[in-house]
Amino acid sequence: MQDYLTLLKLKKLPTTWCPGCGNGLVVKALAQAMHELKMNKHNTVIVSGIGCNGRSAGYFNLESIHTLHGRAIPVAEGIKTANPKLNVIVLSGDGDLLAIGGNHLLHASRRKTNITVICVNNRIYGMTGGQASPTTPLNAKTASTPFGNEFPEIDVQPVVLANNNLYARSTVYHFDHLKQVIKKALLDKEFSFVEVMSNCYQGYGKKAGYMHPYEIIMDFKKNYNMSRSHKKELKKNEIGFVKK
Ligand SMILES: Cc1ncc(C[n+]2csc(CCOP(=O)(O)OP(=O)(O)O)c2C)c(N)n1
Ligand code: SF4
Ligand SMILES: [Mg+2]
Repeated sequence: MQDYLTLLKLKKLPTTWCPGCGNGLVVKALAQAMHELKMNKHNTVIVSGIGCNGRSAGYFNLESIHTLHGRAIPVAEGIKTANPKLNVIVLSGDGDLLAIGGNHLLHASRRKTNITVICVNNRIYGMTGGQASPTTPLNAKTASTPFGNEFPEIDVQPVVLANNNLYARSTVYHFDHLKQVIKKALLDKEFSFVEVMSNCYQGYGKKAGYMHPYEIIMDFKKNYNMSRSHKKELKKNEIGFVKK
């Protein structure tokens, strides 16, 4: 039952993350998914960019690279090209993958490189003090938008689906579901993308009006519904996976 722990560097715990941060749940879900698929240090590499979530790669007991900000995807593509037998996983944040790294996402999706990208979407630049990211909701108050965010949040689903790749969405509240969609993505033979709605109370929740990290997680429970996989796309508040 606890065998997945061999995939983690337990000596590095506790993590550097704030109490109540969603990042640990994603690490646990990924480690369990990998363990169930027999992925380990002999056949799998994890690449991350910069950000709080970018620290995740270092907690895995396998080869990992903490790349420059925004450059996790091209590094992962390089590894996959050099050694196609490896399972290559990118694990990083919304700012890293969708802002500075957004162009790489577009082209990896177009090239259909066989890597899995797990984007931990806490709707904010957590590490640098809570500035608005491309996924910050419209009107949300953040350190860089004290009067409310004037731009709508990005929808990454169409970018992934436009190239007939697998897109999945889950939340840190729906832990078993999260693990299942990660497994689905890891088994996919083309480019796959998992968006995990996660919580950052320190950087996002406090200013956005939440009183406690738990409240953000309960919002995921309340607002996200399970979808059926035969749909052509997920609605805004649905969790599940789609591959056209
Ligand atoms: C080239 C460059 N620009 C800016 C930064 C500052 N920086 C570090 S992390 C980060 C944002 C991270 O946000 P996200 O990927 O959402 O991760 P989170 O901290 O929310 O997990 C930024 C802008 C940097 N390290 N390098
Ligand atoms: S600032 Fe946010 S994302 Fe970073 S460790 Fe703290 S809760 Fe997690
Ligand atoms: Mg973030």
